[in-house]
Amino acid sequence: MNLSGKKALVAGTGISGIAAAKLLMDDDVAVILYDENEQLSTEDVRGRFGNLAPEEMVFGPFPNARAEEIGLAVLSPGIPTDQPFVQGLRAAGVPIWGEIELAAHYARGQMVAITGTNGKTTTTALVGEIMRHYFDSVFVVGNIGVPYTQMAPETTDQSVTVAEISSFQLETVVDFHPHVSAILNITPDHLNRHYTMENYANAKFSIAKNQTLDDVCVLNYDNELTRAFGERCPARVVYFSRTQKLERGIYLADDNDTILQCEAGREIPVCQMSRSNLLGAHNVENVMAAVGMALAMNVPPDVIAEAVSCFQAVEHRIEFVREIGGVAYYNDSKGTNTDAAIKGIEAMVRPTVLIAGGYDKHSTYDEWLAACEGKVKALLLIGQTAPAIAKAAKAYRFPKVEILESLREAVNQAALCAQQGDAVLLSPACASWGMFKNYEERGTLFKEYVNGLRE
Ligand code: UMA
Repeated sequence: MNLSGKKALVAGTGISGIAAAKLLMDDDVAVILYDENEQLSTEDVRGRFGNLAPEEMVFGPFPNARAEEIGLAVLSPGIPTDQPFVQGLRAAGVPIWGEIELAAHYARGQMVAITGTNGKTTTTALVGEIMRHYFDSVFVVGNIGVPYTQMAPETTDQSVTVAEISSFQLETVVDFHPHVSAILNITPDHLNRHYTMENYANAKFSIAKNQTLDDVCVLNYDNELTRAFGERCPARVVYFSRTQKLERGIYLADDNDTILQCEAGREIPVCQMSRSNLLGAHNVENVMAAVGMALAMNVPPDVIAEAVSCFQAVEHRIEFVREIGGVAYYNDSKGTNTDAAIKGIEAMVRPTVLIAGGYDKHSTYDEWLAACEGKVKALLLIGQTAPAIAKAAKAYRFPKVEILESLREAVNQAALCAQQGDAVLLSPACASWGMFKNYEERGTLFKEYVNGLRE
């Protein structure tokens, strides 16, 4: 489809919507930027664009009558595809794309796409690391936090793009066609959005729907749903298994350490978990999946082994710690400045109790507090900057702002404030000095206190 000269509706003004709107406007597509949140200020949203702003912005309910003038709708991942305005557009024959479909329309080179309920981010980052060891032009995008639409214009025929793709993003793919795909596992998640496991699994399976036998799909043999999907997957399937030897595929050797590829009855050792910084059984699966994808991209085993041993797990960066009584705890101690902390709060999809504050770097807090407003139900402050942040927070609507003496007290208070379905996030927006040696110590103590909370 040639989009130039058309009018597109871009729905959502988060990082996905802004990047999609910019990509379209750069191609001379007139953009109506839409968000259902009527509290948004046109001025603030316009400020996120340079000189080239969208033709129009609509906040609040979308008037269905306007569907006639729209040639394409691009939905942000967080927007359910059964929203009434989406149904109205569909009924009027408007093609509905997501950011992945839109970016793929403009991107060049090869695509490695990864989905699954758990392990997506680590596996995507690891595959990115392996690709960087072998290819010159590598992009890591998607649900990991960098919209694919933002990087697509920079790709060339020589590029390899590694994308973490959520079930939300897969709901709106049409022609998206990865050269290599992977489904790491499928277990119940996001059922409020997809309603049934069948719908959720089908969204995940659609990562491979346009693949052919010239492409590869890496699947988890130990997960019932992904193993069964292998029987009807249109791509050439490469299974991995942590629990058993396969006739063809990736598995663990008898030493419980070496990851092997078995092809035509021949076992080829690829890498060893003992040489990797990744811990835990789930990470063995993540590495096996990454090995399967890298081999499918013709990366030699010794290059894969080297990259796997260099790769650092992403600790203290929006790191999931534990769920207690339906409350998810996240450690983002590496959010040592307001920019990093904005990314931390943007990643939260639940009402959040935020623990912040620390050493005074004379930052201004407004942009960060504005990003927290609406999502943060309680702001618990510690450290030198606590009074200054509490003062600045008065200009925003936070239901609760409280200053605590220590991180331990803040964790205990957070546990009292949070209800089932909430998140508790340590994302301080400040350095750790004064109270801790460094952000690692702060994050480690946070995890210790959280792990000490009673069920
Ligand atoms: N909005 C509406 N109507 C709705 C829902 C939302 O108008 O029904 C508006 C909101 O008012 C807001 C905007 O949409 O202004 C937010 O859009 P969004 O929720 O899609 O968030 P983005 O900031 O654009 O980030 C999205 C992904 N968010 C979600 O899937 C919820 C990010 O994944 C992703 O990194 C980013 O695009 C770039 O691709 C985050 C995530 O939580 C990390 N993903 C889920 C997960 O990992 O579990 C799937």
